[in-house]
Amino acid sequence: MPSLSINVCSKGSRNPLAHSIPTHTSLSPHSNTPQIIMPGIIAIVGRPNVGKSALFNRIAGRRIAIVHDQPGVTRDRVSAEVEWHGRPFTIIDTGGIGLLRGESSPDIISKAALEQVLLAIDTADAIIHVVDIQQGVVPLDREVSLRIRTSGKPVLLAANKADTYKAEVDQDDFSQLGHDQIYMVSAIHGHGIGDLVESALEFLPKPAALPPESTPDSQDSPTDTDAKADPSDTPTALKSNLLQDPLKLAIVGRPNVGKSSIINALTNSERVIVSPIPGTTRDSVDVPFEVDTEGVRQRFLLIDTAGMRKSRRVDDPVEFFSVKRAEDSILRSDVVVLVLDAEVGITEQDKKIADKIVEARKACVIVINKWDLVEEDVRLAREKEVERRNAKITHRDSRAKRLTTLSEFGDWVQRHLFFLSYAPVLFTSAKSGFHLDRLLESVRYVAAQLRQQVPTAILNRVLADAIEKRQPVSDAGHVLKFFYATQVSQAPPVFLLFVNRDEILSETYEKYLAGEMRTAFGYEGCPILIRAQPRPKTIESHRERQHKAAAARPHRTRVGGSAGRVKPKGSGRGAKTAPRKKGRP
Ligand SMILES: Nc1nc2c(ncn2[C@@H]2O[C@H](COP(=O)(O)OP(=O)(O)OP(=O)(O)O)[C@@H](O)[C@H]2O)c(=O)[nH]1
Ligand SMILES: [Mg+2]
Repeated sequence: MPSLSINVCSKGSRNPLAHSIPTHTSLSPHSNTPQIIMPGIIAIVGRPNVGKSALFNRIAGRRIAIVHDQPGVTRDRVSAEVEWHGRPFTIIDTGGIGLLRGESSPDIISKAALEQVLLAIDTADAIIHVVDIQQGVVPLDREVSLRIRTSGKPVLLAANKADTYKAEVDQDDFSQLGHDQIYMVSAIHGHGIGDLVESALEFLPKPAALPPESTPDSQDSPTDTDAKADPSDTPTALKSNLLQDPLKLAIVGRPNVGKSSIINALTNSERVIVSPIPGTTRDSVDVPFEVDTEGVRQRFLLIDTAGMRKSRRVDDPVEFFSVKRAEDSILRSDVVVLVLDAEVGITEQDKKIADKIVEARKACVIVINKWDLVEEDVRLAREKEVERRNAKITHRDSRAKRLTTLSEFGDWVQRHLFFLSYAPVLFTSAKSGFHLDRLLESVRYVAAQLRQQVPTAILNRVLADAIEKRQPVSDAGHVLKFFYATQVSQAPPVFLLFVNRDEILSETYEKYLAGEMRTAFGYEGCPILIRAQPRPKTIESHRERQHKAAAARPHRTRVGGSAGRVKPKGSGRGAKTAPRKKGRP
């Protein structure tokens, strides 16, 4: 953050996570060995622009990879978990191999993209080599073929764009690549895909060789391996966590803030491409990741996304699709990690991205990355501040007070992103690893908060108390009568409030209620959605119900006051304020 002399928000942090952040480095991400369970991997490889991404999307059955008529669009390894007739596997799309042997990469991104292809070949069980039937065999195809062959992996040759071409003629041409069989496919029209995938699946490890708990199928149909597996090998907690869906984290932010670097640091790998050039990441890249915490294994899906620039600056169609993919990643995530650059501070574009998170009603953790770049300045500022206090300088310093602690910085960030102030703020360095363990801890905590179900009785009591404390009045002078509230969903938490008139609940008042609910239930990092609804005729007010219940009960003396505490407060408040203020019965 450049502005170490910005005015400090004097209020204490409302963010318990920010308070709990120690000022020392406590990183151990490298001890979190990623253990990815893969039921077999097929990698799609080839020279640029032969239709690899289109084939990938066709096999995945979704538009995941960006397809554009321009070479070198794909850079990272884009992967998807796919099921083909009940058989799960991973399919990987790769950047095109555009260099002949001996040629050097023109730039660092092309070099890194080539390394990613080689890694994909390395991790695959089978490779689909894609060529373009309309162009025939070109020297680069032979180069790709050679590279793949040295890996010793099984290879299937897919001649793509076979939409209208006479197969027999071109088949001869492609046989020089040394394959007995050529799969004629059209990724765009979906021709020939089934044969190709089924043949590739033959080379994958059989599902029965996997641990029984790793595939849902294996639970239903026990196999020989299941029978032999010793259940004591796997703790119950581990099993149950593996069966749960992974926690999906979309890592979003402006270009170059360090999103990809955070993913690499967390997974202790070079899984995604990092470079100082803004706009390095294009596709949204899913990176499965597992961590053991005190014997419990937790699955995450880290989603790397393209940096989002101001929309009016985006005139390149590839960037347009990249940003669209990033926005879609926000929608499909459980928790969004919004990354900011500590050196740059909070920009208008950061606020716009934050706004998208709020609009999508997503849980969020804010990460101020590249903390290593400002750490020293902050330390010096703190030392000066301590000196100033020790020297008992009492006169008012005309300069703005300097931020010297993480807690103060956290407050400052929350103040500037006030509409996202429910999100905890963390300070990290992907470079040094500072607080990356805290990031996972916070995300886990936020996800747990997101899933909580508030008991209805307690919910009603908290809301009734809040309304009693601050009663809204409409422009026409109507007073709110609260009948009943219920939580209708989790993730995001939505609460339905039955009231006399829904128009009395203004946006400001809903924010007030959400704040009161946060104080009572936490919901750190989560949006709270309140929906007011006029009471349907079929719903009786608590007051009416209580009257009926009291009438039905045998008569007995009630202890004054205490009955008010145990019954839902909504009816108590309605009975107290409405008649007195409005003079109604
Ligand atoms: N000093 C420092 N540099 C960092 C840190 N994190 C990332 N960088 C550098 O910042 C540059 C951008 O990093 P990336 O991880 O590619 O950033 P990104 O947000 O994924 O960028 P795009 O994909 O272009 O949106 C690289 O040069 C990184 O080495 C950090 O914590 N500290
Ligand atoms: Mg990136």
